[in-house]
Amino acid sequence: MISRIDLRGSLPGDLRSVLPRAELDVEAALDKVRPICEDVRHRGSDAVREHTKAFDGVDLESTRVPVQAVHQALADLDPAVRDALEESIRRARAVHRAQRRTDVTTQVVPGGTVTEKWIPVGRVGLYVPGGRAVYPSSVVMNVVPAQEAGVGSLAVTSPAQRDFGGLPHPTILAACALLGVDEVHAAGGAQAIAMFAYGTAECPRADLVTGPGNVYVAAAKRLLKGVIGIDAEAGPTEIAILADATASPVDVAADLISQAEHDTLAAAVLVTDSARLADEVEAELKAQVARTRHAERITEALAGRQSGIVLVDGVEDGLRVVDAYAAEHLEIQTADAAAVAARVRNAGAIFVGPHAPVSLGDYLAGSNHVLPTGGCACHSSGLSVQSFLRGVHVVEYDRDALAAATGRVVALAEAEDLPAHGAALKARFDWGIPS
Ligand code: HSO
Ligand code: ZN
Repeated sequence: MISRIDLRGSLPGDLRSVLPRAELDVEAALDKVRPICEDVRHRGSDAVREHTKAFDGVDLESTRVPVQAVHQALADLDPAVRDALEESIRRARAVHRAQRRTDVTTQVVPGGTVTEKWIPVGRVGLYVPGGRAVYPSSVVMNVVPAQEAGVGSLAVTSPAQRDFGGLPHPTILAACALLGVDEVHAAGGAQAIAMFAYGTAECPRADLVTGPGNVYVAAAKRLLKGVIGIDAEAGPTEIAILADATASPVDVAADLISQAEHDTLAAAVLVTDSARLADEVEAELKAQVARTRHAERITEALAGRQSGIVLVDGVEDGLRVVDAYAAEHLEIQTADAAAVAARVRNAGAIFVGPHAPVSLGDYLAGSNHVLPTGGCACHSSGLSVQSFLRGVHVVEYDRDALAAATGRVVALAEAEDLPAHGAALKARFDWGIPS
């Protein structure tokens, strides 16, 4: 059911090439989304609504969801789900509030300072998937950091659902209401990203769009990046577990299955130095998958080339493997897990020891679950307050400090054959502008 990759003996130099990973063909989707984005650019709301009719089978009068419907969804929400969402928001807020940045002023020379000023993005569009993936938890993970960053204008969009009178899924609306977001649009796919990028009569343009989506959403983000800021092109979810003989095969299998549940392309990777654990996890996978609701989807994800059990000679080699893989989520289930986790360099989020499963992070740990996928964890971070801020340098020099800098600026400007750069300083001191 799940393939094995035996790296015992010696690790190959190019580890990435032997590790399992799905390839998401965003390029192929570009040709499909290009005309949709162009249409929205030129025809605005009419185009968004027509594409919504074509793709979602819903004929909308407006993409804008009436505020009253957003509030009604909260009134109708199951109290247990409401309680869980409220606690999720509370914990996420605590963590993200601590990420706020304070402006820092550095005195570079007497009379010369540079202040790094953190300014929130003015307007953000948050994409929340619909269809099979209805994730109110993702509303929390996108909205909370944006709010804590101080973003002034927030709009959420999520695909129109035929089964819910053309509105986005009610739990999505309820989550928006709990978070105090009342601008919600019923639009999905590439047309929703274009709506934020270009703006329409019903939805003013946004400066930044965040949130995961399918391959068409990723393609639209790639296409419109620059017109609008983007967070990342989220790919299928991934879990890697670094485990030794001390790990519980029941827990390891359950955690692998938990993320495989998302998607047939989801990746579940176990890295272990224990052949016995590998055998036991494999047996557990078979037993547990048979008992779970989405067995078919999970079986396909586990059997896919993106998933596997990687055998290594010890935790040391295991660390090299998980660093090369750079998982979206990494669990450490080894002896002295905290010490092992402290040595990890590449992962979107690290879950330490037996009591921190990825599912806790998905919903309630307080950490963010919008994380870099596809190996991007080696250069990128998950969503945070920082994602919604811009650091702007504010430069203040007095006359003496500028005078003292002039000789060096002129020297560098001459070295770059840009004399007018130097002249801009010299002019201030009556040193004249060369003819
Ligand atoms: N594991 C997903 C997030 C999620 N899980 C939402 C459940 N709902 C990507 O981090
Ligand atoms: Zn999940």
